[in-house]
Amino acid sequence: MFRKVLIANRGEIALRIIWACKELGIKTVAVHSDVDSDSLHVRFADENVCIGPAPSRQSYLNINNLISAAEISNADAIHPGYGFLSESPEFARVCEACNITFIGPSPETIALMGNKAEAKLTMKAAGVPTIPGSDGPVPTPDEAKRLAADIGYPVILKASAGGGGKGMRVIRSEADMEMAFQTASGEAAAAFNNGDLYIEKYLENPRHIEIQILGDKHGNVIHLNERECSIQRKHQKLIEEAPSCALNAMTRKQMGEMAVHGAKAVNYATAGTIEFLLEDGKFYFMEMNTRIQVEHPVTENVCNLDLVKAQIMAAAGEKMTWRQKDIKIWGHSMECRINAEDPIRFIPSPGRITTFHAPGGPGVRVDTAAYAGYFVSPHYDSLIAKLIVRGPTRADSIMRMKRALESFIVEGIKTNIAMHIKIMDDPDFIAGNLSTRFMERYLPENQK
Ligand code: MV4
Repeated sequence: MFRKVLIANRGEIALRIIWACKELGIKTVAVHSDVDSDSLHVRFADENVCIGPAPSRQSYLNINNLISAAEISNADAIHPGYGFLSESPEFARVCEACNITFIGPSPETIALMGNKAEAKLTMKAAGVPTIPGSDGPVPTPDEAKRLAADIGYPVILKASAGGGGKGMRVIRSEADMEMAFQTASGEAAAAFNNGDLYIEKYLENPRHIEIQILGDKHGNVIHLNERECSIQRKHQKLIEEAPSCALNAMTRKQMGEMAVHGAKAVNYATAGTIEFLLEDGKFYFMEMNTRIQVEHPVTENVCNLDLVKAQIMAAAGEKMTWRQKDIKIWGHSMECRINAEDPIRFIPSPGRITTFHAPGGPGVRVDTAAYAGYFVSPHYDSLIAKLIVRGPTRADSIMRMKRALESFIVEGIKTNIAMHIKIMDDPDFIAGNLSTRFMERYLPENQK
């Protein structure tokens, strides 16, 4: 097992990783930017190192500074958390070269899954269902038109190097292809330094369902069932739950088996997630995330295990003690992401938190690094807390979530707590009628 782990992150996930290390008897090193010296991850880690000024590029994304911090503190592993450098093949490669274990997959696997067109090809070759479309990037608008005629409109163009919606265009007729191709490719080139696009059939009203995977360095891979993540806005998830009410036992088993199959095809040996779109009972591979995700706690709740500890143990080379048959689903769990944002315009609302009271009581977990007096910096993500509940049934989770939201007090900044309360009262939400388009009704009139 590792002696000392450096956490290359901040906020609630840095704390979450510190809790896991403490339970494993591992010493921790926090890193922080100039404006984060009063942060809780700095306070609770055994050691801390300042890695630069506030802008992420100069601190949390600065590979040289992070490696220097690991070397001066003698850390034998780095946990990247999510975001920042968690899916950087370059960072994983430098860690490897410096004899520091990167807690995540190999640089090769990160790079392969980071290219969405190649990831899809790899999964298709392994026999995982994929959405009908091109095999890899499409070179020209004319070729895209030929393929689209075969697939049938509407189609969607996606950036090979993308993910998360950038460089994506839905095309409803051939007349729109030329223009859409140019703008999407230009957007992708500007954002990712790679203008490659691939094409597939556009699904009008799918659900986003993802399977949690866990592998070790001894060839074992299991799945921890699904998370329903359809409640999103601008490709930012807002509410996640496990299990999904859209899956029956058979589909759940098939998705899990396909996810394990895909993960084994790339010799996956850590925690990861395979994202699927589900429509009309059929599921299709969309992307693979090679990191621990924001919403991992709902899986921890229903599967009754500690994913971050499992991820660290796997990275240290330990053999997994669970077999697939040991994984059961207990009850239901739901997470609301509490963001520092304007409730109407959905734009970040940084500033100082004057009052902070987090809810508790039976079945409530709050993952947060915020406190009264904490300054929400405009330099970083606006997520200030994850409110996670569990209960015997989905109805119990909703009831408990509402109760918890109503006793969550955050003053001094704007938050989306009131929006979450509204969603808990939404008849479609209560009935489980979810899709990736659910949040459209909550947009201001001029953005619909
Ligand atoms: C799609 C799709 C419909 N059909 N692909 C959005 C982010 C990117 N990772 C892929 N995305 C989508 N791909 C096909 N063929 C709809 C979306 C999509 C979406 C997916 C998951 C969650 C929220 C979404 C919101 C809008 C669009």
